[in-house]
Amino acid sequence: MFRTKEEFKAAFIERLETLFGEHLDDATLTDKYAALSTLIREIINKRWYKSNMQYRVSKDKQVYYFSMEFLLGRLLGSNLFNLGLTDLCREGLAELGIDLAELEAVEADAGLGNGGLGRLAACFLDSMASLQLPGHGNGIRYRHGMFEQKIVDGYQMELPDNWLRDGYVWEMRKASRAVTVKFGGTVRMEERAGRLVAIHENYEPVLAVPYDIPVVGANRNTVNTLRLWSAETNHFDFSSFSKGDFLKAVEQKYSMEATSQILYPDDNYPEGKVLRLKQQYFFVSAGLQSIVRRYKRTHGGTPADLAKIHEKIAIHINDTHPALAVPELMRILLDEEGLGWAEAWNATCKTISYTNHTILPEALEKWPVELVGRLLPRMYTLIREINERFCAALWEQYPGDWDKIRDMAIISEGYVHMAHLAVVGSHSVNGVAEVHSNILKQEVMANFHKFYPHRFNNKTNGVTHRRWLAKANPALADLISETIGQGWLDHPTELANLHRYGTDAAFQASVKAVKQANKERLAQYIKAKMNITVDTQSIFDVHVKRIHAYKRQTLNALHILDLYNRLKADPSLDIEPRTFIFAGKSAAGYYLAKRIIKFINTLAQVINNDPDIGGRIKVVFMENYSVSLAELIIPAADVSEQISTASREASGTGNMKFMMNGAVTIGTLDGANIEIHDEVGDDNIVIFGLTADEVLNYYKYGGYNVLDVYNSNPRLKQAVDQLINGFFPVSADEFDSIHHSLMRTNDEYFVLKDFAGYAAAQEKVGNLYRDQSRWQTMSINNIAFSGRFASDRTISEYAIGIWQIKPVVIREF
Ligand code: 26W
Repeated sequence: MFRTKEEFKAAFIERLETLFGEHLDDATLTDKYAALSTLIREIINKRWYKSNMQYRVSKDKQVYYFSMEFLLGRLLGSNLFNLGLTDLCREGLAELGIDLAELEAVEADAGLGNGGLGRLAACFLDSMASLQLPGHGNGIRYRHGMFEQKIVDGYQMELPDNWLRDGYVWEMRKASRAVTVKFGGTVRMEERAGRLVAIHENYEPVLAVPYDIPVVGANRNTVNTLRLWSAETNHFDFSSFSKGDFLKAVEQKYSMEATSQILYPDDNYPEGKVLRLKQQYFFVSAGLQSIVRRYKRTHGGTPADLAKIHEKIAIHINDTHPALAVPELMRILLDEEGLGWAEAWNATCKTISYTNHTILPEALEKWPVELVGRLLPRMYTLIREINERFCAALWEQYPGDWDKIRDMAIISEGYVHMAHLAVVGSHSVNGVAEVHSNILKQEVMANFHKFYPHRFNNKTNGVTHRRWLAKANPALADLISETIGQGWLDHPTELANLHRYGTDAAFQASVKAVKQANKERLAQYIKAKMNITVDTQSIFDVHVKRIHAYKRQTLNALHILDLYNRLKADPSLDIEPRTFIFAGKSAAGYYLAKRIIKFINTLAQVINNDPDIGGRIKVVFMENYSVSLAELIIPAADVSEQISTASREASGTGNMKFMMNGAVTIGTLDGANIEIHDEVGDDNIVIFGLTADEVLNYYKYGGYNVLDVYNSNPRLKQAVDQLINGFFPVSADEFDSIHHSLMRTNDEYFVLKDFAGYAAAQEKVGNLYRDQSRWQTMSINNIAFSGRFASDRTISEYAIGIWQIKPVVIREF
């Protein structure tokens, strides 16, 4: 361990010598990254060991966050920050002629997630450790994370991600803790000693090997664990091999190991593939087996001990992807630990809690009964039993009401409904923003809410202000600390003290200067990567997130097209110059989303190269959106686009990151935008469009006709027509699918309906920006009121309200 800059420099140089036999002058960037990160990992390892010891001795209740995705991004910078070592290392390295930022950039993003759900899990891990809560992650170590997106001729191409190519310094393989997960085969019930026991035979065993990643808490000694499972096998078919059938021998090995090879790149749209179901059971079963094993070591292994497992263990399932935790915990308690059904069921429900992250009907997971029965025969018999008992309870409550029972059953119409399984088998169900939780209670899960009124609650999302403000925007963080002190780092609601500087001219100038520098940095990146020159005096208007119809990138693009048309028709139109920045990935098989990407890129090509426009507006689609790219883009944004169809975006978390960095939101009253609006007030946000109630009423009762809007708004009509009338230099049918989704399916996401409101809101944004003092006040107020959206607040609410866990102080050493 080093305590001073000099000690650090000496340790760093020595590390280069011992790792690579190299002198500083000859070391590559990669070598220097390895030297620094291994030094830091040693510091972490000591604390990690202490934390684990303390958890074992103190026997405090632990929470395990089960998630199919953890979108971590890079860890060197955040680990340094949380250890309080950033300045010391930066300065020490600088004295050796090394730029810390360059070393950080060597690390591959751990892109083990699609978007909001995966990044939320990563923010939660950071908050749990920073609040000294004993909370750990459980997930999958995908060999290939989220694909790398290339834009070729305006189209998205997917390249495999290879984040493990150079090894991964933050993980520790724990071969001795491997467990076996069983797939396929048959199950028969046999009576043994007066008990019916399930015997699982002829299954395919897959070895689950854990790789542990330390999760470092800020400014404290807590280091928690993210355990990611990798499918491996010791099995090698030597009989085929020795008969000369090499391929068969290798094929079998690969098919077993395939389970953890790839992250499914689907967001809000499930692919009903057997491999995905296999992944779900794989990490759930492995995680539960290791948790129960540990529980027995610490708290005793008799059936009576296990019947109280919920007193020491909480398991949270991130959406329904880990919902097999319900039958799997039942299996372990019944088949392996010998509990009776009633005790096992009581313990299971009290252990498990569930968060719903989406109400898009097509995103609700259901698996064909036949598939579950074949791949997971024991799970299937248990799910059937759970379903039968649940339906019997429904019958008690609603005798004869078959419609209701069918509607609520876990198994119906040939499918296992995972959300129903999750609700029935847990003690808490939460949504991720007020409006979303209310829609769950009143609409999507109304019957369940009536049956289990106390189970439902809300936990509005948050993001870690350490990564998204302190680390991503160090200049702003320094300015804040100089102005209101450093308390906000531990207590983000103290950011509210900035409110009184909202109209302070000197502070406004400083905030503006920071934003300007961030814009210059982003502009340089855009120039270097895409060879596009953007005007750093223009408004940076940013729309970055997954590409999805409900997120309405199309609305933004149609408005840009309309603005372009107006500038062409009237070159003297007095508008504030703007740079429209987009980024985001489409699911590989989502045809419409891929065309939306092409549409935006085509717009960029037309507008950016039109001399009549003279650079007053520009469009940039940045490729390969990722956590690291977000850290570059968000601090540079003036305007944050949060324009989903009301009721469809469960919460959004990008909205919070932008706000923290002083961007002003243009948005609908959807998800957490509503709560952002509540915090900052009408004057500091620009709201437009239908409300969630209005949208839901249209869905229920009809009454919207897209043609009425189309025919009554000539500007809008022109833009929509341009999609298919040969205006763009692309093949005639290129944007048919977009046009079709608007005009032929009655505009399911109300793009045309909200267009006029959006255009007016955009005009308002432009006018507000002209009054720079006013704009800076808005920007400062957004930062000031962002404290509520720190994930520390969210996690405290989960800890108290759902998990019932308390902080554990790890002793100083
Ligand atoms: C099975 C296919 C699939 C894959 C991912 C279905 C659903 C998902 C996720 C639940 C989608 C998702 O990421 N939802 C987002 O969760 C965020 C964190 O709570 C919210 O902020 C976003 O509004 C929500 O879209």
